[in-house]
Amino acid sequence: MRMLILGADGYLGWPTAMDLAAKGHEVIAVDNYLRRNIAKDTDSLPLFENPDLKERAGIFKAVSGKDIKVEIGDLADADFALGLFEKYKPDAVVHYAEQPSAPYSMRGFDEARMTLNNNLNVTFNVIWGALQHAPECHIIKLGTMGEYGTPNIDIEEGWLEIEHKGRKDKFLYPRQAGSLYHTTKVLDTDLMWFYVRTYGLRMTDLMQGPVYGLQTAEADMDERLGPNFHYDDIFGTAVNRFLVQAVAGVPLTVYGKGGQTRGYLNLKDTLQCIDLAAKNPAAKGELRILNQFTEQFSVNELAERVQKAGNRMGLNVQIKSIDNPRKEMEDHYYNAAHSGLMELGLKPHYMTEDVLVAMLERIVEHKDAISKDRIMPRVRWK
Ligand code: USQ
Repeated sequence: MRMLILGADGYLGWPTAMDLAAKGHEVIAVDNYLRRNIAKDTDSLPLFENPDLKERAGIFKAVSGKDIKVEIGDLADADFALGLFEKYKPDAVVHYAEQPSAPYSMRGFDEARMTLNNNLNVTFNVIWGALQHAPECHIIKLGTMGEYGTPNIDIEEGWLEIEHKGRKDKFLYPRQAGSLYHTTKVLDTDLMWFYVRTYGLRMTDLMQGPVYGLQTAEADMDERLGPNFHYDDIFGTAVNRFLVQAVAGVPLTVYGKGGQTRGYLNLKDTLQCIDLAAKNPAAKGELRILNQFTEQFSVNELAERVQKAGNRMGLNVQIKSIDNPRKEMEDHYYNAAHSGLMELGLKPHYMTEDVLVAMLERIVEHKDAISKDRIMPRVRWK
């Protein structure tokens, strides 16, 4: 297939581009370095240096013999985005091209407006690119489990059948996100559903939980091909942050009571999920929604897992609850369906102690580069 990977410089985008190229697809990697620029502006640089997309594509070609074409440009710009669809007429598009940080989206007016404009405009342009130049193409879009929030009922996969005053209908599952970033994903889903049901496009919306991991078959070929790894309060997820804190000798920063529960998955499984979605495309006029995670933990459980792995390495890891900078439920019911991808053939890689130890070992090699100033939360919701 000819595939556009949008947001290909990101934590998920680059490993996805390599994985699909290794599988023999024609891959065009697209990015405008938005995350790199925000990371520079907010002192949120990653722990390891990552070469830019063109350099990475060159290194990948040297070690694998496979090509990845690179296009640098802003997908929120309609001329650039629609031009790409016209030029390549893709069979499939993997759309990761969004401002992905919840804390950044809550930092202030400028950051909120940029997140809203960027994320919605990119999705809108991708939809119109497909409508005008590749109406058969399968759009695989990264949503987030955070679209659902933490309701006091079971979370279904995208849709909910409702019986009201004796009549029944099926609707998008009610969504109530906990940050403006997560809300842009809710709005994306609504846009996609409108265009799918009106114009018969084919789309898959993957509701993904937080992803962790540094290893993939291709990343393991050369350290410079590894995914980016942030540990600050803006781009670092709880998993990355806890692992770096364990190595830096800082008590793990559990926000509030630590009962916040999320569905997690290994980076290797994100790659499998994208491959499975691409091999089994949504039908014309279908918005298929799949919940993408393999196991769920509370923040406290996560901290305890990192503590155990760290202690195995002799790190003496402490855990300390700090005032929660976010507005979220810290103690709640959480039971989310996630059978769709398993039925398509997903074989999970779980968060074992060995997986955490392998990540800790890599971080230990870069211990001197850890900046402790990036650890405490700088953005508050209230
Ligand atoms: N948390 C802590 N301590 C920390 C950092 C975070 O307790 O030092 C807590 C947060 O308050 C939250 C939970 O851990 O309750 C998860 O936070 P996170 O920063 O790991 O993840 P989140 O902000 O939800 O965002 C990440 C990705 C985002 C993706 C989302 C999936 O950055 O792009 O959409 O995970 S999900 O969480 O399912 O919405």
